[in-house]
Amino acid sequence: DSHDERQAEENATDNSEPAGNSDRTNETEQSIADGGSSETDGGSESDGQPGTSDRTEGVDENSKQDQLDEVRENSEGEELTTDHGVKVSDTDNSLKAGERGPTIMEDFHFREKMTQFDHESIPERVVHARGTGVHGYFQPYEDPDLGDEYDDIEELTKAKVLTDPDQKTPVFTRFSTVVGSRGSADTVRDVRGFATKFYTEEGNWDLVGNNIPVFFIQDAMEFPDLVHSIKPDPDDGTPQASAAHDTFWDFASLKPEITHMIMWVLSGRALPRAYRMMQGFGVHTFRLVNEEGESVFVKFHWAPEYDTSQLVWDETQKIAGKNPDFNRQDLYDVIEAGYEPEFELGVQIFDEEDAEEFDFDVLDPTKIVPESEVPVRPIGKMTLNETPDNFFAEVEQVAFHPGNVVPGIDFSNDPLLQGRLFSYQDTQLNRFGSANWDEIPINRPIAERHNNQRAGFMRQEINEGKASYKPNSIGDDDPQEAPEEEGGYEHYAEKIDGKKIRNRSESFQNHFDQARLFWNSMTEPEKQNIIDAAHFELGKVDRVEIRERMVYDLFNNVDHEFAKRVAEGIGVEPPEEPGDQMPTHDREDSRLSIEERRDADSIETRKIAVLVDDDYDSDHLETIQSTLQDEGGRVKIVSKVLGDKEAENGDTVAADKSHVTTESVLFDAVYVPGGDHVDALVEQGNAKHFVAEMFKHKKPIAAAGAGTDLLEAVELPGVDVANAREGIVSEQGVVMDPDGEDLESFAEEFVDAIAQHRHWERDPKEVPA
Ligand code: HDE
Repeated sequence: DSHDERQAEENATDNSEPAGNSDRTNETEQSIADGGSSETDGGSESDGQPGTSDRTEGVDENSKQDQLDEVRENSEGEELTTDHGVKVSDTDNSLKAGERGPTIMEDFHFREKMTQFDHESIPERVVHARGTGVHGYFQPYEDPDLGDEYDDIEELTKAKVLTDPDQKTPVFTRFSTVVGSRGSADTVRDVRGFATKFYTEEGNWDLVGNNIPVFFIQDAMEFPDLVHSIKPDPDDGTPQASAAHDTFWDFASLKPEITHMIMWVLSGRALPRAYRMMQGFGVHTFRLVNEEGESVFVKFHWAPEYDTSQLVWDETQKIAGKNPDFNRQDLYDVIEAGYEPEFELGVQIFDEEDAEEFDFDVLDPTKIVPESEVPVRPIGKMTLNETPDNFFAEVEQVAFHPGNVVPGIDFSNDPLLQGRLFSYQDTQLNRFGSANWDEIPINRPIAERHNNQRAGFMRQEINEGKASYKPNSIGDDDPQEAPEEEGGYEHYAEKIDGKKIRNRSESFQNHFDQARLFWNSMTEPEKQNIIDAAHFELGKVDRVEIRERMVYDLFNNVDHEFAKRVAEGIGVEPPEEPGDQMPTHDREDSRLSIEERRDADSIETRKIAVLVDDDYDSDHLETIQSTLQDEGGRVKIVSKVLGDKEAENGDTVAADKSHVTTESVLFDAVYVPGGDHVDALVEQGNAKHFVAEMFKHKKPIAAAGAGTDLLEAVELPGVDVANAREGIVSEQGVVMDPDGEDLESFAEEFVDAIAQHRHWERDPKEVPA
């Protein structure tokens, strides 16, 4: 099994401790040996249709994988055949008329091989083209705390996927950037998609969210305009995967409702350190519905087990060149190393009466429900633990649709959500060219399917019987409709009485209140990041009137100081007075700030580079390395060239990476052990650059013994190495132990500095990296 091989390989090369891996792979082998039937697969023996399993009873976290096993193909030890099963004797030479003659039409193998190749590509997603996906499972918590108003989750919803703590529902989650094409870079400034397909026993539920809780626009009708403005210009096809061009900011400057979203997009939220280090949001208000048909409103939240963490702008641009797959690779790497990233699912619950009280409309997707008003209640956890076998079959072909809901989950009238309910179904027809996209293995539900929708391009199922219509008497009128008590989906019977009207509700007009709330809630370094981002994005806008509108019409209605600071960097006259619509409130909500949310209690999965050359101090290396690994850090030895490095005492260590194959931007922290090797390091431009750039990007740095000489050589601004000649000194996330005597305490200080992730107090402007 390829998973096992990868696991073994990773264990051999990655010197960190795997955090316990699922044993699903063994069970998979078992079920292949059993011809695909396992204890959980209920009725598939009886109906005998491969792939249409009847696992409505006893779904567990393996059910989807068991189903996928039925279509997995493994060529190990097999002979090459054509698509039609005929063995092939030569796949390198086409059939020719004579040794040096022309190719013959009769060559069925050539024609088949080439046709298949010519048709290999399918249209990429019009948005969210680039992404990656992994398998996992979701499990509700036992007795979640829902506050005073509700005792248990069944009062809110009848959806078993959310209520039954014994039920592990398999999931597939795809993370994505929005704007860039399939081949663009991961670390661009953009929203990230966070889409999860829950293969529940009651059918598929797709929670198709983003890592930002609001959206650019209020009505689906505006979506094509938004996307046209942000995608590459229609005349020259540039820029790729970037908002920083006239058309996007032109659109934005004319749409005040975009302001709140723009604040988020200019912040660190749009530069996630990893897909597993970001929050996820359902964005829209949805409904939960209980057995009695009563409904409450809900907002869905995903909270990562690893702190929400960001990269810094200079770093993201460099990573885009050094490793454009940075986020995609990270997710596979950690899962294959045995870590299982988790996300807690939380709900904000409010009813119609609460909604009346808010000073915004809960149907307006440019608004959050502040956590200070309605707390997020954790109700379960998703664990991601299995990488796909095949990127195309799983990640590329997975197709989400917000309209995929199960009984107990329902929609609100948010006009953005309502439009999405059409768009996703439609877009899959474009991508797959057939209404049968739901039969593709990754999209196929675990729940049984029976209906009279059939035929069409690439139909897989063989539907038996004569009657494919209802009502019928020939086939006993099967399949029967299921009344609500038997699990039939009933839409929530919301009372609607209104005139047909094409307009924007008055209640959707408050565009600046929450944009200001967001601004107020940022720490000073986060505010500076937003301003720097605005200087970059608007600095790329040629037309001055667009820059002016952004400052005067939008930013100056959020915060006057903010507008002035942006104006100063982009050649726009700073406004003299606050905008007429600027709210005056000074409300804050610390849950909006990445830095304020930080727990900073773990370094699990962080990547730490150790700079080493011949004659290093092996005690310095090993003590720190083992502490970092015990804490879950991933340590890599970086040297001038690959090969074994020899310590002063004769020990050796192999370099994992050389300066040719890696860069500081690909790590979270750096450590320089002492020893005579430092004489060589101070002569290496790459080693000095590594440390300086780490400093510039506000990442933790540590040095023991003579290792501190390298820091001194780099002249880190505000770090007084010369005076740190005794004991352990830790300032601005730079940890030094020049004596190298109390390595244990030194390691602990370093771990604390890494757990902080970034050291915002530094001023990187003087660093020439
Ligand atoms: Fe999407 N969006 N979207 N979107 N969206 C698509 O569907 C669309 C919106 C989101 O990993 C498309 O299968 C409209 C909000 C994610 O495969 C398409 C509107 C949110 C993904 C589409 C929105 C999202 C998509 C393109 C405004 C967060 C990637 C390919 C009414 C709540 C799913 C596809 C994946 C993908 C339409 C707005 C999230 C064209 C019309 C708001 C995560 O159907």
